[in-house]
This record gives sequence, structure tokens and C-alpha cells, in this order.
Amino acid sequence: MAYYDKENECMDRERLIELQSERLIWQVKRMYDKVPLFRERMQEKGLLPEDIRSVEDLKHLPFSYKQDLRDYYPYGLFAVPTSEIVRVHASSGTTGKQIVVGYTRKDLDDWSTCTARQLAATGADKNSFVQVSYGYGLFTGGLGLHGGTEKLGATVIPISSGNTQRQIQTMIDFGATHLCCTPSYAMYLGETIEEMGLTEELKLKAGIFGAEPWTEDMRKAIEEKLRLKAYDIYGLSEIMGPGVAYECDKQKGMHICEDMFIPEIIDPNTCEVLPAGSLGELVFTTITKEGFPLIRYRTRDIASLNYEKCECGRSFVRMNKPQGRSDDMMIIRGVNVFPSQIEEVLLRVGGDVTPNYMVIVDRVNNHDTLEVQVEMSDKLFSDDVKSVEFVEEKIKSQLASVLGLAAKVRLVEPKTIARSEGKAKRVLDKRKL
Ligand code: DLL
Repeated sequence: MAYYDKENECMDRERLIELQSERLIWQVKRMYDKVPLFRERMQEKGLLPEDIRSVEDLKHLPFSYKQDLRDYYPYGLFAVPTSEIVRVHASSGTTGKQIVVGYTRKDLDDWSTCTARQLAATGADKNSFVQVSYGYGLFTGGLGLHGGTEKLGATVIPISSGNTQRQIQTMIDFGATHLCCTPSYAMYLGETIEEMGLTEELKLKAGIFGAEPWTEDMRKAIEEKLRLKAYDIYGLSEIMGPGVAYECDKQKGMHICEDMFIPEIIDPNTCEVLPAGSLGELVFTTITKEGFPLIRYRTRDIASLNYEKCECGRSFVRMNKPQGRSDDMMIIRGVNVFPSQIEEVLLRVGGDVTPNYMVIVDRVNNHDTLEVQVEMSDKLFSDDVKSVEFVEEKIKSQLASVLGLAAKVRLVEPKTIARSEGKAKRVLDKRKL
């Protein structure tokens, strides 16, 4: 079992809660002094910093929202002068204006600890070669994993995303043992390596894939194609970037770095805190961040928390794979649908189709329509029309039983749906155009 900093990762929970309380009190005090919006919200609730005495009091604090980041764009919510900020990142998300986040030198160091924990949990060490194929730049993926790799002392291959042929050449020539990219790009790399007949040349042991929702079936498909063990990593720019939560080799949920981030699950409608194990909206409070701290940030990600002790020995709570942001959820004829549910159906269909798909939602004569286009496999493509129709019908009936919705299913030729080097774009909602 490998850890990056076992004394913290496996800390006694009682001590962890004490530490969280100390850090929360510190954070609330300084934010009250330094962030006018936070002070106003505290005053509206009639709260003073000294009213917060432990993590138990977290539930009294005001929430913060993505809209706040837009309203105070670019630096209005920073808690230090910009002279202390050493880096900014930004995220545009699927909707709206980009948001900006800032880090002090210490914040960057803490962030590297988060991603180093993930890397160590996958078995990476000083002898590993980590190919970072997440985008470098304003997106947090590339530089986030980069920092952890260097902190761990492994060798980073900072290739960034794109140029698939060069990615593959580099991976083989440089002997990459670890690959970091989005799961959809991992799948694309796997397909291309297979086509090039280079699978045997790979030295990959583990992959660290995140930044978008993906299913267990997708994990299996990637593991087969790239011959590695695939790990899930979660994070969001507003809170830190990748590494807010990381998967251990037991792979039964992702451990949240609770010494830095306190999670809560709330009912998104009533805002009430839900008991452990409930599915609801994930909310985070950053208790060590200096540059851009947030209290009770509403992520819109739907997940649940598991406080049972993990067999790996880590004491940090585990979150399950988020199904997707509540913002990504489509409401079609009144039914809530996540793209990941469609992906799950497609992967269950087996070898006749690939996980490359596009969901098209429209409204025709006041009636919502759902069309799923999915690439067929080369094998099916060379088969007769009858088999194609048969597979289409099969997917249609499975979508109907999983979603409770009738969908039009169209199998398209292999390699006709655009590939993405970063986060996959799976949905075209024409109702919003
Ligand atoms: O995607 C940070 C990241 C980079 C995470 C690389 C993991 C690996 P944002 O661009 O701000 O940051 O997007 C954050 O992506 O709120 C989730 O909805 C989604 N997301 C991130 N990781 C996962 C995951 C980065 N493992 C948003 N599973 C989050 C499902 C994920 N969704």
C-alpha cells in the first residue's frame, strides 16, 4: 500500500475533526476581515466569526455560488492582495462567462500534495514516468497533475493535450508508466494505439482519469485498450483543481482531502444538510486556501458520502462518482436524464457499438425529442443493414427501460463523431440555441 503522506491520509478521525475545526475558525475569521461579500452574508445572518467554534457550526454559515464568481469577476473574492497571488486559472464551464481563481505559493504547494496523494495511491514513485495529457494553460488539469508529479519526485512528461500521434510516440519512446487525461481522451488514445498495432509497446501501469463523468463500463473498456489500471480523480477549479478527491486501489469511491476541504451533502431544493449516505448536492468549504477561499460552495455535482473506514487505511471520507452536474442534467419530457446514463446503456450493448456518442435534444411542436447517435464498431459496419437495425432496436428498448423515455437511435459510421482532447462534448440541446 503506497501513500504520499500517510500521517495525514490515515489520521485518526477524531484528530481530523479537531484539525478541521481549528482550520475552519481560522478561515472564517480571515475571510470576515478580507472578503466583503462574505462579511455581508454573515451580517445578513446575524453571525460573527466568534459564533463559529467547530465544524458543528458549519451548517450555520452562508452558501456561496458560481454566480458570485461571475459577479465579482475577476479578483473581487480573493482574500489576499494580488501581489501574493502567484498563479491564476480559469474555467468557462458549459455555460456563461469564465470564472477566475487564484493561488498563493502555499496554495500551489497544498494542491501538489493533493495530486501527489493520487499519484502515490496508483503506485507511482520516483521511478515512474507520468505523461500529463490534460491541457496545460488556464484549465487546471495539466498544471495540477504536473505539480503533484514533481512533488512526488516522479518524472513528468508535460505533453499537454492534442496531437494524438505524437502522444502515442512519446508514450512509447519515453516509457510512460502513468497517463493522466480525460477518460474520453484515454479511450480515443486506446482506439488509435490499437489501430496502429502498438498495444504491445506500451509500458503503462496506471491511468488517472477525471474532469468529466464516466461509468464503470467505460473504466473496463479503457483498461482493456490501454492495459492499465484506471483510477478516477475528481476536482473543480473553484475549490482547487484535480485532486480534491482521489481514488485508492480499493476503488470504492474517491477520498476527499478532508484536511483541506470539508464536504457536505445538501438537498439542492431545501438546502438542508442530508445524513451520511444520502444522494444530494456536494458542497465544499476550503479550510487551508489562502488566495481564493470559499465557504460552503455549491458545486452542483450530485454525489453521496461514505464515512465507513476504507480497507486502504485512509481515514478521509469517500465520495462516489458524481453522475454529473445538476447543470448538465437534461429534463426531457419532464424526465431527468444524465448523459452518463445513456453512456452506460451504450457500453452494455457490447462490441457492436463504441462509446462515441452524441445526444441531440430538440423541441418539435412543443414536444421534446431525444436522439442518440452512436458510432458502430468496424465489425458491425461491415455487416448487413439488418444487423444494424437490430442493434438500433436493442439500444432503443434499453434506453426506454433505463430512462423511461422513447428515444430515436441512429448508428453512424465509425470515426464520424468528433473526438475531444479534453472534456467530451456529448450533448447538443437545440432547445437552448
Ligand atoms: O475538471 C478539474 C479536474 C481536472 C478534475 C483533471 C480531474 C482531472 P473544472 O473544469 O472546473 O475542473 O470542472 C469541474 O468537472 O464540478 C464535475 O462536474 C466535473 N468532474 C471533475 N472530475 C470529475 C470526475 C476540472 N472524476 C467539474 N467525475 C466538476 C465526474 C467530474 N465529474
